[in-house]
Amino acid sequence: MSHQIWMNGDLVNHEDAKVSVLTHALHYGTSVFEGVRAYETPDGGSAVFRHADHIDRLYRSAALYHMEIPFTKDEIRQATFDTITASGLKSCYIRPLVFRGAGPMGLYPLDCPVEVIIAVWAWGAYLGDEGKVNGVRAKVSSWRRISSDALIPTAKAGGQYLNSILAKIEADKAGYEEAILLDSNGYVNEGTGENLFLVKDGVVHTPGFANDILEGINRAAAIEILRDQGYEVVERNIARGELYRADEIFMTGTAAELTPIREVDDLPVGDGTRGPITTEIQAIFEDALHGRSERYAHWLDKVPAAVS
Ligand code: PPE
Repeated sequence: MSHQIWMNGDLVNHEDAKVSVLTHALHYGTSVFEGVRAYETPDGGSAVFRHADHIDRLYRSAALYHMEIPFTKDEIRQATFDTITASGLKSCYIRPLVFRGAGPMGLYPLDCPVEVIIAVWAWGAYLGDEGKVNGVRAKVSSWRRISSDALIPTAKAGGQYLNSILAKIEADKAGYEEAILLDSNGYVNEGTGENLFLVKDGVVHTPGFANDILEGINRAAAIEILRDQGYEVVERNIARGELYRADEIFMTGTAAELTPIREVDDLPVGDGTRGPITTEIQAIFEDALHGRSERYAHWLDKVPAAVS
């Protein structure tokens, strides 16, 4: 994690990317962020997956919390390229973070400066490479997902993640790899950092926006791939009990990529192994991520070759 950080317009060494302990975001969670990935491509270069979608969501999240990002989207895109190039990494996780810096204390944040950093690091599959093949064990959380009557589930905001963190700790302490949160009405919502899909009798079901999901970019990619492969994808309310009679369940997210769930609440999903539709879609998705797919080549934003 010692790569250079882009901070408010400049690349600086990791140890020089400093903030005040009175940073507003540190006290109140007033930040928004993205999780993005770049992958090495077969030509030896590197490309950012669905870059524009991530940048758009970052600006949307910021606007929802009344933060004006003091850079254009194009500047953020270029800054991301510069940070990747400086790191020397071909495949990396990219974390743009927009936060309220040090300024007047108290809950009124609008007089605090809006600061931006972009960090990159090498990050393997979040739920493990083995998990991507054999699936992971999940537990329905006792914590409900934040709802839109208290916060803004479609925003990717720092403070909102205390909800995911409680669910993650609970699942981990109970011996599971991931939590599945229900929404405030008791319908299936998503993982702590992934959207959820369920396959039953050849049809794919996933919670919709009325279930207070985060509008996942990999969720959109998976839906497009599924439909391109001829599968019906239904966005609807899903009861907890449906998790126990599903043929297959998988999750999508930038960090987790596409990961099967092999057990929910100690009950096997289907036969307890990665199912056929999950396997098929995961392979196409992996090809798309790694620049091996003609069909989805437009999802990749190539990192310009370094000028030496
Ligand atoms: N739901 C939540 C709550 C979420 O945080 C993510 C991404 C998703 C769904 C999937 O969204 P997308 O990446 O656009 O397909 N979670 C990010 C943070 C994970 C972390 O551990 O940090 C991510 O995957 O980068």
